[in-house]
Amino acid sequence: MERREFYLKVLIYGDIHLSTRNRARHRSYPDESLHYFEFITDQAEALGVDCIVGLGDLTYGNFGNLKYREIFEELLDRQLRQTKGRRYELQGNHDISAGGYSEYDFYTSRGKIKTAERIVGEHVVIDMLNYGDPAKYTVEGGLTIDQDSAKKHIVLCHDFLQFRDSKLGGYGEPYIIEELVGLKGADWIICGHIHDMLSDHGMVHGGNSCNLFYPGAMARPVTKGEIMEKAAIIVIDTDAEQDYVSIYEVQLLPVEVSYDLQRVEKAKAEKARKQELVLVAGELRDAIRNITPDGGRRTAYDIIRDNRQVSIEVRDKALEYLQSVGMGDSQ
Ligand SMILES: [Mn+2]
Repeated sequence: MERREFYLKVLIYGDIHLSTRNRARHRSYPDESLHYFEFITDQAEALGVDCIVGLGDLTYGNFGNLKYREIFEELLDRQLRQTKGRRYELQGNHDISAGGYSEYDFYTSRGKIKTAERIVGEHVVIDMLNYGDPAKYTVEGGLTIDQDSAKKHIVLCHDFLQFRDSKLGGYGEPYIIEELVGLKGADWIICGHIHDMLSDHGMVHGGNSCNLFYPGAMARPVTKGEIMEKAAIIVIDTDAEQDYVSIYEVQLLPVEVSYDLQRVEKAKAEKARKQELVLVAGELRDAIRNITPDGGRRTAYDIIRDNRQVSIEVRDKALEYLQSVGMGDSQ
């Protein structure tokens, strides 16, 4: 069958956060992050997609290991071959380097990775938006999504967005979707930035019913509380009138494979030990204070008797109490 020009199957994945440095409790975060990057590559080939879009946060800092870079580039080359160069990545907050030149800058400036733009399919339009500056969601900001009412609209972004009455919460201050005039007409908002897999549903400005989906960060770089077991990749068929969005749940590596559970236990034990040390230090300090400069051990009775910070009444009451429990007198 001959393929029409506008046919486009687009694979979307969440924050990949590639890194050559280990992260807190992972056995090997570098291996794990490459594992998921390879997984995305395998899926792109198996599903025969024409385009790949990463939702931003390509890396955590710049690579510090040439072998890692070599494997990354081999996988990126496979992605480029599969998509004939249509390999996009939104600019996430971590892609804006404090040092001025991030891996994102490095690969986009070489044309290896394409920056955010609009993809127009026969029935579906995909608008990609970078992280930050909420002006991009307003008409005044000049960057509104496509408004062709004959088409379905998918917005890809890297911010924390939620519907006004949403219960997603817990990820800091969100942009309220109903207030973002530029999202008028959106049927789907697919978002990076939040590392958990989440989904919601509501109305965008102008009254269009809209799905909100966060596929989650597969490599689980930050783990607070419960460790999530699933994330997702999404495939959009811009040639389809219905069921143009497919969500594939991904079973992530088992917790005991990803994480050094002994290290987790050790970290917990270390924390408890430190707390204990603080308490012991407090007791020691008190005991030391109980020793006079000439080395003589002072009793509680002596200390209270010599205390000038409290009133005589309080002091006498305390001394009386000590005597009553058999702790009276210096000797
Ligand atoms: Mn991120």
